Amino acid sequence: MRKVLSLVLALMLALGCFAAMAEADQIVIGVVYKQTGNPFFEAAVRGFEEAAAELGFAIIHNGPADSSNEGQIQIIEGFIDSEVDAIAVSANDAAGLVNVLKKAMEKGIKVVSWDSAVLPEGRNLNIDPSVAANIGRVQVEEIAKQIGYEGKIAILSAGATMDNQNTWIAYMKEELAKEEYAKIELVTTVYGDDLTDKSYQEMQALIDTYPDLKGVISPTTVGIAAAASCIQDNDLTGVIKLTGLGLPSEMAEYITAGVCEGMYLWNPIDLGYCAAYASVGMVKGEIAGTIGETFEAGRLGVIEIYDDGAGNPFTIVGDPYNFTAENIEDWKNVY
Ligand code: RAM
Repeated sequence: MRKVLSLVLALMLALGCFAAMAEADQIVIGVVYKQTGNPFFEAAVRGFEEAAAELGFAIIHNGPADSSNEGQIQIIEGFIDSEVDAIAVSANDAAGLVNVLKKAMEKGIKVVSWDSAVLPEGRNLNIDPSVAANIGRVQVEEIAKQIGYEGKIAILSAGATMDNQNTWIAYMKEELAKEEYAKIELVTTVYGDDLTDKSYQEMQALIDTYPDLKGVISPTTVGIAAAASCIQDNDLTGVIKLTGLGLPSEMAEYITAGVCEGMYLWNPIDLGYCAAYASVGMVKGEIAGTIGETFEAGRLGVIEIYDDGAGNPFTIVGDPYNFTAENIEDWKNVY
């Protein structure tokens, strides 16, 4: 509420990012994502913008090109200097952002992590896309089905310090320990850092290192698209099965071509929209972000703030949805 138009314009120039036009006394939310050029985050920003149009606040958004913690710190420092009212961040490094976000909170800025959490001491509230245990479980069920419950699999993840992928992978391992998966061997987990080229190279290295690899789980929209293109380039469609978390717009061609028989994701537009409503609710003092509270999130209805099991507040937006050749045409133009 402290921000005036000139400040937002100065921010736009200084940070080279995009901002909605703000009027005096308008709430300004600084949105930080893992990296630029990722259509998943572009869809999430559409959700923030939709909420901004409904609630009349302004957003500024940016992310580093290289998925780095340092890049996110720099952007957040800029947002603090500009006295935004809230920072909504998907973190590249759950621990690495704590200091800078503590500084933000000390200055009265509300901090909401969404998509990929920061540690509890660095945030007021965390918005998860869905129940993490389910996200892990469905991907294991899918790859097991595709490879006939037998053979070597690998995980191609995003960044080694990214909380969302790490949490889902921990649940995948729990799931894989069950009796029905006894003949499946997880040979390795590799990291493409949510960069397309690095993810492609990691997939190529998996192909070269494990000639009898049967399947790959890639719980990142960047990783799964790069893996699909690599599998196709190696003429291994149907030989190495692929699942994970994919964006329909990026994966439709690979699903249609049979490179990926099935994958999951939630609605990234809704995720951004929900994070926006939570951020504004906190700025306005309508919610404190504590367990048991509820808030109105526009077309999503009433959202409840739960205990994450360790006494920290978090919310969830929706269930992971299964995309296959049957339904991908309906979704590829949505996000
Ligand atoms: C990538 C990012 C994001 C994750 C999705 C599934 O776009 O890693 O954080 O939620 O994949």
